[in-house]
Amino acid sequence: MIQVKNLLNALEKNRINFFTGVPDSILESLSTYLEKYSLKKHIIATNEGAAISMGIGYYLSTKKIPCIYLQNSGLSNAINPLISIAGKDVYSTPLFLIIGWRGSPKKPDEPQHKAKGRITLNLLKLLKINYCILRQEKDLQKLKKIILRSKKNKSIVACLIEKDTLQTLNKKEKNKSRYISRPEFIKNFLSLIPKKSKIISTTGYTSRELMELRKRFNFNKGQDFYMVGGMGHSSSVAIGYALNSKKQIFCLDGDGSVLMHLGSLRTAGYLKNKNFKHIILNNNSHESVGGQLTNANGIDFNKFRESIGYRNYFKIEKRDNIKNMITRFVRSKGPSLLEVKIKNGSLKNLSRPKNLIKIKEKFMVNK
Ligand SMILES: Cc1ncc(C[n+]2csc(CCOP(=O)(O)OP(=O)(O)O)c2C)c(N)n1
Repeated sequence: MIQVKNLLNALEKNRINFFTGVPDSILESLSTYLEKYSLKKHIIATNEGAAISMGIGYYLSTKKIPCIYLQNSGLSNAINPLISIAGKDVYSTPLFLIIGWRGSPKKPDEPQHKAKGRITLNLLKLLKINYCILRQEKDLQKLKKIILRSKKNKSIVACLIEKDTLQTLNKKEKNKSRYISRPEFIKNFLSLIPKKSKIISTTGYTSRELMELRKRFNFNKGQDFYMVGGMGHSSSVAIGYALNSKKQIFCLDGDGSVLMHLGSLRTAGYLKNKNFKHIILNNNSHESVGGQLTNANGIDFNKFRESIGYRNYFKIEKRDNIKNMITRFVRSKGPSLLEVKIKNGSLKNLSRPKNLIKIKEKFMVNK
């Protein structure tokens, strides 16, 4: 086990003081520590490419190496600026990456992490990114060599961290929010939608709770497609589907997820599909990976949807108007946006979608 404090001290010794990244469950205690307990400069980015790019900007203005943290699935978002801006053949920019290694061959993991986990080291080799693996405190000594190399060669280097390596933080706080919970919304939603609807749900707790609640309470209206990976792309999948379907298409999104690829919403806005209905479950945080802030609370989603061409906007902030708002939203002419303010806290003993091919095939019947 490695304590976050010791990891940060080791980086400090190597003059790394600036942090940006996208939260990940393996690195939960790192981003939470930086957000809550550390005075270091720390910015949560909306996607991994943006994090790399902020790091590049930081280097250009300070000549110092930034630390960028990300889950290995987000390496794919990061690769464009890594290769096309920071790479050796372009601007040769020193960057230090901390990568949460989901699906590492040594640790059993979910289907969506297996392939990426298997190829992560090869990807880094292909990208000519020097790396080390941190498994215990004494591995922190490897950082000096690798960071020196980054400085000297003006190159990108990385360290990888597997599941259950970083010590967790004791951070249970009482949730005093007045908003409804995600499961409360989902239950109402599943009882009020038309029988033949299609639901495309985002990465993390949303998909897991949708599946679990169906099972526990026998909800049988609508069919689900769980976006277990591809965070930020559930609305695009829903848009693509809505084009060729007469059914009502509901995208069940998160605020972190919607911000990751916000530009996609404009596509829904100009396509103007009447059957496209978008729900943002807004808890202002990345709850599924530790509750780090997304800053979505600073967005006026009504003004935003209007400017990008969604026809309607509904908002749920209180328990009293859930049913009424859902009914009006379902009946409205899309594209429509329903913003649901929710509090953090999810169901216990959540299972995970397993037989993904079956789920896909079932979803594809009766389009
Ligand atoms: C490309 C990518 N980066 C990071 C992650 C890790 N991740 C999984 S769920 C999640 C948080 C999603 O936040 P939000 O959409 O607000 O939903 P919530 O967890 O609050 O329900 C993150 C960051 C990921 N799966 N994929």
